[in-house]
Amino acid sequence: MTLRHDWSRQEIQALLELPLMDLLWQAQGVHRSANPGYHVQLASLLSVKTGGCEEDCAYCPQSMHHPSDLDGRQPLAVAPVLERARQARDAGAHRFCMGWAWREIRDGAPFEAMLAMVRGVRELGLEACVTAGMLSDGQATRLAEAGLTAYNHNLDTSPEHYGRIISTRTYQERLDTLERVRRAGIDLCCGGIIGLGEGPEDRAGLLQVLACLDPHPESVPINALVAVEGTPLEEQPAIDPLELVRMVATARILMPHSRVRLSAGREQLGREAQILCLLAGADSIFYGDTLLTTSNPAVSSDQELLRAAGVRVQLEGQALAATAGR
Ligand code: SAM
Ligand code: DTB
Ligand code: SF4
Repeated sequence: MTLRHDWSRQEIQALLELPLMDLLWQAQGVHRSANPGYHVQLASLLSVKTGGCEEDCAYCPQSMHHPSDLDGRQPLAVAPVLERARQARDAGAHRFCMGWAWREIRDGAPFEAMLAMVRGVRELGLEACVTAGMLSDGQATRLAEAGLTAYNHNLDTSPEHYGRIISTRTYQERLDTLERVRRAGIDLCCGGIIGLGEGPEDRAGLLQVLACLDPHPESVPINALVAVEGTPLEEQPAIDPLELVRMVATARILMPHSRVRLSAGREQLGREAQILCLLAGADSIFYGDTLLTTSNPAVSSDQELLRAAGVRVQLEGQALAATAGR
């Protein structure tokens, strides 16, 4: 399968707008040949430092610019974070993702604690992912040395729509951060959100920037906005679940080998829409009752979902039955 990094926005928009059956057929074909076997990775998420963030991302409940800000929470210490990682592993997770509501990483005790968390998570046999805003070359190198598997830093939307969502950090700064992460040899986890009031051309624009990264990000989270009270986007109407299916399918066609993560917003989707996303090539979900600050489907209902879909969970490089008895 030839990997392309030169997709035009028109080509991508044409894919997004294909008759759904044709789009699903194409995405399934790519997925089955690039990632045989419908294996889904379970990733658990934990907010280590919650709220009080200097950025003004309009969707985010953790920005100090919005009344939704969950200020005053103490950051978690290393030991409780590693305890949560152990619990996630024992519940079946393969990747542990940790979030800090920071504009950027600064050197000092909190960064040393982050490094200890990364080392500890890797020692538990889990992949470790961090999302903590911008970073320097030196910090990226130290995270790589600590064994960090991936760094999550999203582009969120198209370059054109971006300015309507965030004013405190530029699109180019995000691209520069991605470049630093790459240079340090850390995998990239980079995706975006739909439901931010963007048009079809913006969705194509986001996917174009992602697909033109060379190499493609190893992991591409596709989020649907969770409209949180107190954020500027609280009144934003919910997306049609089939639009998320289309985003996932198109991401799969453009980036055949990347892990396409069906991320925030699953609680707004029915079981069948989630199964269509899995069919379209989503091969990872966030697993656990909370995302960072908002809720996620219960573990038991996700186990039921995977069983109903007949997909298997990916663990330690092997495929294991999603639930006992399969
Ligand atoms: N502060 C860091 C940063 O922005 O890079 C890390 C944490 S931030 C919460 C990680 C990502 O979560 C954002 O880039 C955004 O794509 C996603 N996100 C945040 N709030 C969301 C919401 N309400 N609905 C959907 N996705 C959201
Ligand atoms: C990503 O793209 N989605 C996750 C993860 N990366 C860090 C975060 C979703 C956050 C949803 C809102 C919240 O729970 O605060
Ligand atoms: Fe939220 Fe991250 Fe934006 Fe801060 S930088 S407001 S934590 S999305």
